[in-house]
Amino acid sequence: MSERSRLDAWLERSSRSLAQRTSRRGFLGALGQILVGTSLLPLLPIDRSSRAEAAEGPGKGHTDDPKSCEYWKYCAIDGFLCSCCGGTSSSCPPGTTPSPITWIGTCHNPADGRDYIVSYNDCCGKTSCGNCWCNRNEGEKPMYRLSLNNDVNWCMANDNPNYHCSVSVILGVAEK
Ligand code: ABN
Repeated sequence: MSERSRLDAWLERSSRSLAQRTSRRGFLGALGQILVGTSLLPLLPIDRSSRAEAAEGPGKGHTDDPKSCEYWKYCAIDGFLCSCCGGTSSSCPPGTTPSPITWIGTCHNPADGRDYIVSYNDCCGKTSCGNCWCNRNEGEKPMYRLSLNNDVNWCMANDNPNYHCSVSVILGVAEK
């Protein structure tokens, strides 16, 4: 027997045996289940959070580190971070005094999904700290809106106008 007729014979035997073991209705039912199952696969819930994070760039707004320029409260800061200068993100280092006049920003907190009004005060009375310079300008306006511009030494009204570093103080939740 040639190679070809042996293959034909084997295929015939297999098909007959399969036909004896299954009914047409059963076969169609199984085929239907497979088709429906595969068409529903794209509807299954998929965790896409890692993709969203990747789209936003590494760590953007997603750091809990107040010494990092990416920290959410610093969205409109321009200066040396007081948290790197012996103070905290919201309090001036010892020996310096917060400026009574400030500039204001609105920052989105990814931890709770809310927007906050943030006051950026300069800490005055010592020479520049020199650590952790951070310049972010979300929502910054030109100089004609002075309180919304961050390129100003706000220590100018202090007794000692030397600029040391900047803090960010939450004033409240921004109304939508
Ligand atoms: N508001 C921070 C700052 C101080 C001096 C110069 C530019 C910006």
